[in-house]
Order: sequence, then C-alpha cells, then structure tokens
Amino acid sequence: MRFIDLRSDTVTRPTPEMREAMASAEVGDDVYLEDPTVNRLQERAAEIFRKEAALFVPSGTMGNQICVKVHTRPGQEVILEERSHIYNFEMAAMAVISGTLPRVVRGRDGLLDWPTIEAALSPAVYYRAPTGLICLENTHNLAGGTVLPLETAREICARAHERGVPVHLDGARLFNAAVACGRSVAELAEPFDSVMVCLSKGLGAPVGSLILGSRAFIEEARAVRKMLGGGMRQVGVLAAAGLIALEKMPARLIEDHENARLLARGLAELPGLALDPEKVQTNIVIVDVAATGWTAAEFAERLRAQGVLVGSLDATTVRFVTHYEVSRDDCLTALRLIREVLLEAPGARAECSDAEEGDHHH
Ligand code: TLP
Repeated sequence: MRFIDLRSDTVTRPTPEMREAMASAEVGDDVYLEDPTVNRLQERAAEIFRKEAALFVPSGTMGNQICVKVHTRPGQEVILEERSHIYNFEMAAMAVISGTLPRVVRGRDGLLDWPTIEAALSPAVYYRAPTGLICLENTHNLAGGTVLPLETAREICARAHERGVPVHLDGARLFNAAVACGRSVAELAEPFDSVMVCLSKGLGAPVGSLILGSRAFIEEARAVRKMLGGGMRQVGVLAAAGLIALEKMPARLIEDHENARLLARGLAELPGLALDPEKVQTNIVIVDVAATGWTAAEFAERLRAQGVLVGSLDATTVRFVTHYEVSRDDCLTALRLIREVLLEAPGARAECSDAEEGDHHH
C-alpha cells in the first residue's frame, strides 16, 4: 500500500536532483575545514540570511543546543514558550549540556510578546538565577505552524538587547514563515543573535540544519559542535543536497501551505474533529479528536489501516503536516478516507443516536 504520509515534513526523501548532486559532490575533511561543498553551503547560507557566518550541523536539535550552550553559562535561566520544541522535544539537553533552567511562559498560538517575556525575566538580585537567553520559534510547530510577526520579533529582540539578553530563533521552518508572511528569511532572521534553520523538513534535504550568527559566534559554535560529536568528515555529500534544498525548494512551499489549508477546511467539516481552519498559516494542521470518542493514537491507528499516516501529539490531538511528497490529490484522498473512517467512530455514532432522540446535552 502507498501511504499518504502526513506525520511530518521530516519524512521527505531527497529529490532526484539532490541524489545526483550527492553522487557527484566534491568532498574533503570538514573537520579540517577542507570540504568545498560544505564551505559553499555555509557561505551561501550566510549570504541568503545576511548573517556573517553559518555552520552545517547534523540536526535541528544539535543546532539549537549548540546555540543555547554558546549563549549561556551554567546556572542561568532560558525563557521559552511552553510548547516550544527546545523545551519539549530535545531531551532536556539545555539542562544536561548547558546547565540551564528553562523558564516557560505561554504565548497565544505559541507566539510570545515582550510584556510576557519581560514578566519572566529574572530580577537582578544575587539570589535569583539570571536570565541568560530568550528562545523564540518560527513557525511554531506545536501551536500549529503559526508565524511570528516580524514586528513582534523586532520588539522582543530590541528590548532584550537593552537588557543585555541575547535572543535565539528556532527557525526550523523559517522558510515556511517567510513564504506565509511575504518576507525574506534574511528579514525574519535580522533581529536575532542566532538562528537555526532546518534543510531536512519542508526543504527536502535528507539530513542537516544550519546555524547562523556572527563570525565569532559561529567559531564558538564549531567548537561546541565538535564537543558534541558533530564534527563530520566528508559531509559534502549531505551539503550538496542541502544546497539544492536552500536554492530550489523554498519556492514551492506555497503549495504545501495551500494543501494544508485545503486539508484543514475539509477536516473542519467532518464530525468529531475540532479545529479552526482560519488559523492554518503554513504546512501544519493540528486537530482535536476528542469528540470522536477515540484517543489520538486510536484515531491515527484507524487512519493507518486505510493508508493515511498522521502523528498523535497527546491523548486527544493529532498533527497533519504537508510537504512535497503529498499532492493536492493526496489531500483530497486523505479527506475521503478520513470521512469513511469516522463513520466507525463511537462519538459519531453517539451524535447520530442523540439526534434521533432529539437529545443534545453532550
Ligand atoms: N520537529 C519534528 C519532531 O521532533 C517533533 C517534527 O516532526 O516536527 N525545532 C522545531 C520547531 C522542530 O519542529 C524540530 C523537529 C526541531 C527543532 C529539531 O529538528 P531535528 O529533528 O532535526 O533534530
């Protein structure tokens, strides 16, 4: 069976063009700084993002954690959003690797603003752990791919800098944000001291992320990458795919956003599924399935049996992510299959019998 895989944009496989570029990539030992393809990728990325320097890293997680480590010292606090990836899905690395304490705050749709952050800053008294860093996420994954407005990012960074606090951007899907708000990634990255961006999500590269910042920052980051075991040798084979991801793939992300909106509008009409399709800005759709009477895992299991893969985030929510291996037709097929699957849902049956009895108190 061919699966329609909506679990994540991380599942995308390299395009034929990437495969060719990988096969013919010029390589050298990148720990000696001698891999020409890696050097080209990093220079090109620095140009595109208008930052002084860039560093190729094995994963988004390592990229984020290198940045946390370079910006902070042990015993400091890091302010981040309650549902942020760095806090939820990176194995407490900020505590283990950097000795820092997360101070989480809640943002509307995952998006923080300065007043919320200001209230969480440590007062400058000797018995409180100082705030060493603020981390933002754009797009915000668990809040449903929401886009952080550039004005908000500018204000947060300007105010944080007045207080001497650096700001890191988890921009795993910054290209999606750029497409959605009609800005360049350079503009979206500008206010931040460091940015991590993934090549292996919607951009389709098989492996790899980049971190961007000042030359001095990237020099320190390279040392931390080595410490974590992320110094790679003839990694130009991956950078070759990364270059194509960077140059060619952003232009088609708009399709993923259109497909996500199509999916969201269709899902919103199905019984038992709760979501606001108006809130879908990029390639992520998060749906509450509680009213189906199934858990998210049970719902995902039923869909799998029909050839549709989705991810369950917690007991009642599932995530759909569009990407270049899912077409508009696939989305329509998925909607049809989901509609059929929902006919079996205990919640849907309850709705029918309630309606028959004219009983609506549920
Ligand atoms: N996100 C993955 C899962 O880990 C949840 C996904 O399928 O979306 N920042 C953000 C905002 C991310 O969404 C992810 C990956 C990362 C960082 C980490 O990237 P990797 O997986 O390369 O370590």
